Amino acid sequence: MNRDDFKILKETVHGRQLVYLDNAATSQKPQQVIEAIAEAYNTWNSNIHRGVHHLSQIATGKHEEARKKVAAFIGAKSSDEIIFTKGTTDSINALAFSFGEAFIHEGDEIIVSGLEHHSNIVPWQMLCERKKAVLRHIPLREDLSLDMEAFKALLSGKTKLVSVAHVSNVLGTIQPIAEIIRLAHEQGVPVCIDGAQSVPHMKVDVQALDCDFLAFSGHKMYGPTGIGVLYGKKEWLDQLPPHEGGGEMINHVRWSGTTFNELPYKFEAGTPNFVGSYALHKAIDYMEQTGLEAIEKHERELTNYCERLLGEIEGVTIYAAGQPKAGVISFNVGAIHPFDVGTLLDQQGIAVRTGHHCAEPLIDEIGVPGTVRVSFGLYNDKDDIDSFIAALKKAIMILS
Ligand code: C6P
Repeated sequence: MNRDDFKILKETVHGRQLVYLDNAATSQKPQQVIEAIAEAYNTWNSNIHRGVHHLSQIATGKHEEARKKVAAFIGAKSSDEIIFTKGTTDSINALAFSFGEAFIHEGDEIIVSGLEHHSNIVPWQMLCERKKAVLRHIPLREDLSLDMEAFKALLSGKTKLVSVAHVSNVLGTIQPIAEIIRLAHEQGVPVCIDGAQSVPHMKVDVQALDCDFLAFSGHKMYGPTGIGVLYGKKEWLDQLPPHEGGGEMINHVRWSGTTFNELPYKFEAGTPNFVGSYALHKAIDYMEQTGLEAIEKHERELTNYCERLLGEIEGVTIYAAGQPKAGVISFNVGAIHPFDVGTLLDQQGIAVRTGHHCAEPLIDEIGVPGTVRVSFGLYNDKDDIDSFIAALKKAIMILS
């Protein structure tokens, strides 16, 4: 893992060496990605799918190559199944609107889980309100794992879609999505996976999983902000109407009406973020050069190491302790408010996230005002964790 590719890691914060442990919020970008963005604007910037001129052809080619790269990266059957969006939130909102228009009627049910990020709750709530449908959620067991027996009981003839996070952004726990997909498919129900916290950390293969939709964000996987992906099986996407109008999503526009373009363009209204897709392509190259298995192994070792050291500190409660995690750990120290811990860590150069992590129903379920969350990326190492643990001990001493 080459830390030198990430110049920001050499920065100091409050006069202290930065230790960046907030990767679940957004990852840092390697030089290769930053340079790709500069290269795009310096040498071939031009709107895509519109011009016959040289630069436009280059830009169009780069965007479509990126689509092929993403398709191969997640094991999609075809690049037509890859829709570029602004990020996970945008992907889920697009799906909720479009799927809702086509398939959701009064009394229908959609199932999410009790540990979702707001981005995988609110779009479905909005849809349910619009269509007088019902949003159900898989309850959690005491150890904060999904109650799969309850999930089986929730699935019924009324269920039209299941949408669950692969990895919890609060707990780091990996959900049994293969089992969820199998059970839902037995009832003929499609499944959307929120891959925001899994795709950056492990190999996710949509055909092996047989998920129907997958949403993820470029900025959490070493790519830029403003680019994300909605994968959908072609047989589903073909049946869905566009969620936005204008730009390349049309076939013909007449005063009498508009016909829509084919996949994937039907879902990409307006000028696409072609510089973002190019930079995402470079980010995937970077992850593949490092190796997905190597990233997963490295982050697992860091997580285990950190959880062990945290567990040795008196008064620390780790949530979902001992369960396999993908690079994320949430904890609290006695009754000390997580903001206070986060602030004292920040003063020592350690960047962590505190609060509800945009997953209020889960935080309510745990029954705390929030948590302190550390999350790892491929460039973190044991020294980062040692610095964090030393800073945490100091913070606890001050706050106790
Ligand atoms: N979670 C975190 O600090 P966007 O913002 O669209 O790129 O991703 C939304 C999102 C959806 N699902 C999950 C599981 C997520 O973790 C996130 C983003 C960040 O936990 C920012 S709130």
